[in-house]
Amino acid sequence: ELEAWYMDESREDQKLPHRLEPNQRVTPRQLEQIGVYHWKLNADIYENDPELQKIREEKGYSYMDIITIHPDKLPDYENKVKMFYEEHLHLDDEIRYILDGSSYFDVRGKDERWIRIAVSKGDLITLPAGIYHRFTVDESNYTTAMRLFVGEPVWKAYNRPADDFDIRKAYVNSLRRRP
Ligand code: KMT
Ligand code: NI
Repeated sequence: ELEAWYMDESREDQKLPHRLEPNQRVTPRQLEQIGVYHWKLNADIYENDPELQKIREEKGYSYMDIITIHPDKLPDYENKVKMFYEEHLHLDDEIRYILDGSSYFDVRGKDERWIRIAVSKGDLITLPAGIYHRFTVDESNYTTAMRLFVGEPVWKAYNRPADDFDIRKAYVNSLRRRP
């Protein structure tokens, strides 16, 4: 089960957990209500995993590549880590399968508060098109992730404010239909 919590307001290091005191958990069901879905898979067999194949076929995740986020592996590491942490949205779902290491995805809850989602090896997570979110490594400074996409990938990120996009409006409307 994915662990998620409401973040504190501190401006401290983005790589820290930023839990409230006391911790305020967000359940998988609450995440589904804002369109965030999760599967747990066996990342040791990702190259030949029938469960992963089934999800990819059912969802049409035809494209995949693998990114390693680590100071020695990712060119321009510190800048990229900063860039991933800018609040943004995409016109398509963001689908990531963590093959190794750990990190955080932050998403805006219904009330606009930041929710921090801890992901680690074996977590496949999908963020819906139009949701405001950001990503950060944690204190381990290490994540390897498979990036999945329906068709030819479009990585373009639109930083907030991006409220005029049809996909944003559709996302906001979908929240009203999911009380
Ligand atoms: C994004 O859109 O913020 C990212 O792709 C983050 C890095 S992938 C683990
Ligand atoms: Ni993104």
